[in-house]
Amino acid sequence: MTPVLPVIVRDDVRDALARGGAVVALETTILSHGMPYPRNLAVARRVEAIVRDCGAVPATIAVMDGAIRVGLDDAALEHLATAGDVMKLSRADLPYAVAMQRTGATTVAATMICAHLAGIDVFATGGIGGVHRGAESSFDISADLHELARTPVAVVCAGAKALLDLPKTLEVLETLGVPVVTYGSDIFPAFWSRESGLRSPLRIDEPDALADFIVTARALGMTSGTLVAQPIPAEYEIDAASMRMRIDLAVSQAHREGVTGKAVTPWLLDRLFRLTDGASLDANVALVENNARLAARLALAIRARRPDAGRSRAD
Ligand code: PSU
Ligand code: MN
Repeated sequence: MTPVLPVIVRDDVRDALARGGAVVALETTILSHGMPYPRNLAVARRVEAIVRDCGAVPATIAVMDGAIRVGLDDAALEHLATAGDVMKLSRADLPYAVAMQRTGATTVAATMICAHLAGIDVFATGGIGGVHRGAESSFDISADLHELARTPVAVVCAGAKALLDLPKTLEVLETLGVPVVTYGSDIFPAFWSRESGLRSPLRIDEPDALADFIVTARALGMTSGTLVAQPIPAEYEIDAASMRMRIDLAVSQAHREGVTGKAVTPWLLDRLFRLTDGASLDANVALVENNARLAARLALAIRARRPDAGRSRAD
């Protein structure tokens, strides 16, 4: 017997999808494992408000007591931001959390899966997971990269953190055939810093052109996602050189303490937050907000390209 999949789509998200409106998916690992309380909760609420202000509907995604929720209420956001026992769910963990009726926050990979299930094709976040430094011996490569290769969702991010091995991350994305488009720059961004020093494989400067790209990829029958990297706003940038020492310190501490598996990314983020006296958090917040804005504009532009755009359902 096939169980009915418990996917609960919030009313406003369902309505928007039914009438061909713009919807932006948002992840929750950033909330439960990526930022400290109470800032995490404020950011989750604010990012939803930004998407709405831009004319799109936000759909923050998580698994709550085994139900895949697409669009959360405020009590759920608060629980994810404060409870200590929230799981971090990537692709492999998603069926476990649903079948065992657990509560978990979704990573980029799991959020893409749930967004696609619900019919959402644009997703905003901060940074994606990637190839970790030392991956040649640890084999630590985020499932986010493989998800981008197989699930047709556009992920708007600020690149990947320089605590990862960025050249190897771009190599893996190229190997997997994932389009990597930097918005408004020739250089791939490095999260807190506008430039990683690495050339972006592709560059696009307008949301309309981004939408053309995504619609074309779909018409070609491509079933992969698209990585859209937007550099952090210049006024919030932290200079790459000043981050490097702290990153090196955090990474070597993680190795010494034997941190492995899905604990690595949250551990490093928390360590860097403390090593920068919280300064890294302001930048993190600014870039997430900026990505939510671009994702909303992109979702609107994609919707405008639907064959039935401009007509109401009653036509
Ligand atoms: N990078 C960040 N902040 C984050 C994450 C990544 O700068 O919060 C989270 C995202 O949810 C991402 C996940 O999908 O960590 C990747 O974890 P892993 O490397 O274990 O796949
Ligand atoms: Mn990993």
